[in-house]
Amino acid sequence: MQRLPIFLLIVISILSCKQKPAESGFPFTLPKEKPTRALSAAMERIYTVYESPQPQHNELFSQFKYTALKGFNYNDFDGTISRRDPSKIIQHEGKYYLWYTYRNTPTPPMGADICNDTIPSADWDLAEIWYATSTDGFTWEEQGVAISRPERPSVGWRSVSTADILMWEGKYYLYYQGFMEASGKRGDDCPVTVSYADSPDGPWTSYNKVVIPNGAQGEWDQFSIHDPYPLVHDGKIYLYYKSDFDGGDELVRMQGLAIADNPLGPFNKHPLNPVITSGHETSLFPFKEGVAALVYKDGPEHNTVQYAKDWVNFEIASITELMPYAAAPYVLDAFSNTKDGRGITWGMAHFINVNGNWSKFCSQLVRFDCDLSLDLDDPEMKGHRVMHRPDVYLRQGLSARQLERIKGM
Ligand code: AAL
Repeated sequence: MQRLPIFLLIVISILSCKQKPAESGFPFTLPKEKPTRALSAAMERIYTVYESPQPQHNELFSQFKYTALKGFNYNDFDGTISRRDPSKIIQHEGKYYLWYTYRNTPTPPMGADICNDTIPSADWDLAEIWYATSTDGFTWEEQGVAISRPERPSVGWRSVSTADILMWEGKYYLYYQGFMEASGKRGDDCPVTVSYADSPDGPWTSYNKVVIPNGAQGEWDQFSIHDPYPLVHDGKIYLYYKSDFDGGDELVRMQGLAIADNPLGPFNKHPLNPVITSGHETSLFPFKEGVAALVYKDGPEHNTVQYAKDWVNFEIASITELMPYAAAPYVLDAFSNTKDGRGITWGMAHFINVNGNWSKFCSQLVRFDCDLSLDLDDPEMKGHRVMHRPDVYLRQGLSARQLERIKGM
């Protein structure tokens, strides 16, 4: 092969080592769509994980605003009366309906070792399911007991708590925790049972059997089935629930799913359970073709709104803060078997240990508002951060032990 002239070799080597033009830096104007350039993992995420690179344009991001309710007496929060763990809200004949755990005992909760037939072990021990109605969601009229405790040994003889509502083929179903021993004896152990009625005002007929059973021995949900939360999807009842497991001070709280064709079961637990790895009480709502979840309090993914297009495999849709505990939204399309869930704008929640005094432990219901709705655009709900006043930070002070540790350094 004839050797190339030396000058030609020099030209070729200069051209071949000529760097590609360095790409310019990331643009000043944040691209609305994912740019074709190489991206860091974090930049990749804002275009692939979240609906929008900016929270204010993410339909599943919202702040939460709170309003005290009128119409409920708490004996000056002395611990003898508690209302907590509200149900989803429904509307019937122009009124909103709400069910909740109601405890009215001569003393505040005193723990599993001291409790007896009148002294509660926990805030939700020796409780009943009561209900209230409202025309505006701010002022409520307490109607009284919906589900009282049955006689021993029926399911829930010790306590009935943490109810949620299903409307199905013109009838009403209340699913709730049925305690067969005081909470805290071993753990917060209970199954779920159900009562049904032709009217949201009752009378309620008890199924008087376990409808969502505890898991088999050694399974994650063997001891507790908490926070039953039914929705209708694909012509079936999708009931989400929580279980506490792993135990001790390493307690893990995750969410499972059980599906049935009939409100009285049998409910089949999803083989991929647990389906949400964080959260505490279960709060979800149909959104577009999928389901969204408010995930707060516990776990590695707390303070997130999550979304599952298939109602099973949840992804983080947004990160937020000051989320409503035991959130129980008004979900217009909870039971309509929708494929176009519109989202939520308000609901009920609870504040636990209202007066911060563990010897007078009681909880109170509260209203929350948000913009997690395709039919609302409230910029005041879409700020990137909640502006906390200094006292909120200063109230999270160092403990005496921490101060000692730091001073000893
Ligand atoms: C609540 C719920 C369940 C638990 C207890 C009462 O926040 O998770 O109902 O059993 O706490």
